[in-house]
Amino acid sequence: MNSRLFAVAPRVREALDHGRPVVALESTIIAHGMPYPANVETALAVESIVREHGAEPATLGVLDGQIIAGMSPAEITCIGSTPGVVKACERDLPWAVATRANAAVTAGASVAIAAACGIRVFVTGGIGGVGLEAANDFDISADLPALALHPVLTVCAGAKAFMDIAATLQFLETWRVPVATLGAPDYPLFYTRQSGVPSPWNAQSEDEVARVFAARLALGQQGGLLCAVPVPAAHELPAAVTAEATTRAWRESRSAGLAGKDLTPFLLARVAELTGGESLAANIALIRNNARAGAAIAGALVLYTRPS
Ligand code: PSU
Ligand code: MN
Repeated sequence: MNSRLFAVAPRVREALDHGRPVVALESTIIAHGMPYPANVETALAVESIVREHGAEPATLGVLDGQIIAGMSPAEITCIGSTPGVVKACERDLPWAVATRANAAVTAGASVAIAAACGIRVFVTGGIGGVGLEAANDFDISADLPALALHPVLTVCAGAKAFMDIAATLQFLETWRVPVATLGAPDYPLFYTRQSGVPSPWNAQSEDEVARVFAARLALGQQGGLLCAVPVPAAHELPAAVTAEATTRAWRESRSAGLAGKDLTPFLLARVAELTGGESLAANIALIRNNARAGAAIAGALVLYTRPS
């Protein structure tokens, strides 16, 4: 690995070299998904939860054109408090590197970076998906093909609630990405536990998810696995609240003519306003819960992928 391009923090390098579990974390949720200071507080809390559950956290981002795997608290604070940080998806990484930019990385870019660093598990809040009008505007998040290409297991609470969930699952089926929901029959709806769309596969435990991904790797199949974990019941938004807020925010985004990578940050912020902050509380609760699940999966995965 080119150390001018990639800086893997020594604590992360050591964990990887000793076969200890590592969990990658993204930074677009910090820079563009939540307001300051809740974003930085949440990012640091998520790292602590990963540690408490036996894994080493590696928050990913780009600083001065160098791809960092394992940002320090000061670096996380910088990404989370500096206005104008770029949102980099996978195709933006060469640009961020060549122009020495500071950039937050999306879920898809994180999966690509994790794969390059040898990290097997990635945790986020919600992934991108197939947009509601994709049949006309082709808005399909670059997160989805990234899941199909890179050998990394992603833990999330569903695709964001303003996506077409059935179409997102169909896209992942076509791109032969295994999709599991942990402990529930429905694929979750990010802020809300049930989307009304059945999950392709249900897993009973983190251990089972790790075993299935280990089998995928052992079979020599290319690409990752998507594990959805429903938001904890105590923090979920009622389905009607999610539906009303996301529908209204979506209509406003149409009137404002928003498209491309600006759309998701707008919708997340607008839904938070429309729900009086309830969606932000749900977002924080679900990523904390995902961190716990991801660390457990990473712990099991190192056992199932240990060379014999
Ligand atoms: N989920 C959140 N907050 C976020 C995102 C997801 O709770 O900020 C980010 C992730 O980084 C994801 C990106 O990769 O939104 C998807 O953006 P788009 O829909 O433009 O592909
Ligand atoms: Mn999009």
